[in-house]
Amino acid sequence: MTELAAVKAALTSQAVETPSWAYGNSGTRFKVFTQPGVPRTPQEKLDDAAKVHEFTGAAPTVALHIPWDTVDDYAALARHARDRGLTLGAINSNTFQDDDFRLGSVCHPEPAVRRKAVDHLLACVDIMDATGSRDLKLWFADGTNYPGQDDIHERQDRLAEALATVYGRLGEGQRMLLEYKFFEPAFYATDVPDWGTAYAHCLELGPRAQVVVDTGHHAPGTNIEFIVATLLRRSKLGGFDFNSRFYADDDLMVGAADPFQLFRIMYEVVRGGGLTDGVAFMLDQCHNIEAKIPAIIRSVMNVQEATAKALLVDRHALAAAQRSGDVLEANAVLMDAYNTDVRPLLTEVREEQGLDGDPMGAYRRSGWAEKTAAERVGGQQAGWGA
Ligand code: LRH
Ligand code: MN
Ligand code: MN
Repeated sequence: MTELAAVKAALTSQAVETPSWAYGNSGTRFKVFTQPGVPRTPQEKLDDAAKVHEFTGAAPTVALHIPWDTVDDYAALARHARDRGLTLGAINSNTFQDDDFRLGSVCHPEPAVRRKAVDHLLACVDIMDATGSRDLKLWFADGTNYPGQDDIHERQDRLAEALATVYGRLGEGQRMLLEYKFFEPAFYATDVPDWGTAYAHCLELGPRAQVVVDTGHHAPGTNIEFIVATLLRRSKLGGFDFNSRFYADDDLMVGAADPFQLFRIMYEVVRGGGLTDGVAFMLDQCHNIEAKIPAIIRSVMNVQEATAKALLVDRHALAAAQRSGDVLEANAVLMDAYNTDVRPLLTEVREEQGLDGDPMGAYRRSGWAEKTAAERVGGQQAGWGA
């Protein structure tokens, strides 16, 4: 295979998972804005996700959030997805919207509350069995607001115990992905604040427990690509929740705030073998003011552009410059790839797949936005900010 053919093959096989909640109405803590044509049911969210896949050819799986996507029959929901060329992706647990979880869920001081949280996580694994999902994605809002509020050390023990119970319940081929976030909603001490804590728990659990890097979950200035490289080295990178941020956990379109950072992350992914290693490229975004489906299409394209640039890095030239200590040349090799306009290449890749080279335009021309705006009245809220 020529080098260009290998780059094209890698781009063709990359899949980006879109989140069901990105199709619903969302907002900030101040206001949820409703938009015309927004899905009213989990099934309609899948109908929209199918459009993203139809025009990008690169978004074949959809993540669910439980209970936001509660249905009576999950196998039937999986069939609904399959009928539209999709499969169901990660099942995201939710132990952060119940009054009982005021002091935490799996880290709560009371055993009965911890049991309730674990029961929810086990129910999520039951759903995975029904949907055929591979990944259980865990993010905990657990933490404390004030020094002394609870015992930090013991909370880690409670967390470890809960994780071990759920890990033991995983079926063949299922994984547990643990997501960290350095603050919010707890402001003093979050129980899974960083990759190190997540990594330590995953290491203790075993090979099917891996870390999720949500790009919006770091302090400003954090070198996320370093974290990616470190986790990949130890086969502990389970996936990404891609989005971008200017200030906090902004959940804006991936690659919008800092495309260079996304490129640097994707370079480490390529370098570390993450493109072929089962790493899940998920989006975790909200489109509060912009049209949702085109925003998700744009996000998939942004991931593809960063990946294409990362694949174009001349690895031989880079290694030679690095080995000879040529700092400027090494940096120039990386920047050459970053500064390449990869849009014509991606247009070609799409056309070779029988797709329209311009997914945004193709979606606009499809009339789906007008059709859903006319047919759907009373769109569903994404789940939070209610
Ligand atoms: C937490 C988070 C986590 C949740 C999602 C809705 O901030 O990133 O992944 O499941 O947002
Ligand atoms: Mn996330
Ligand atoms: Mn988040």
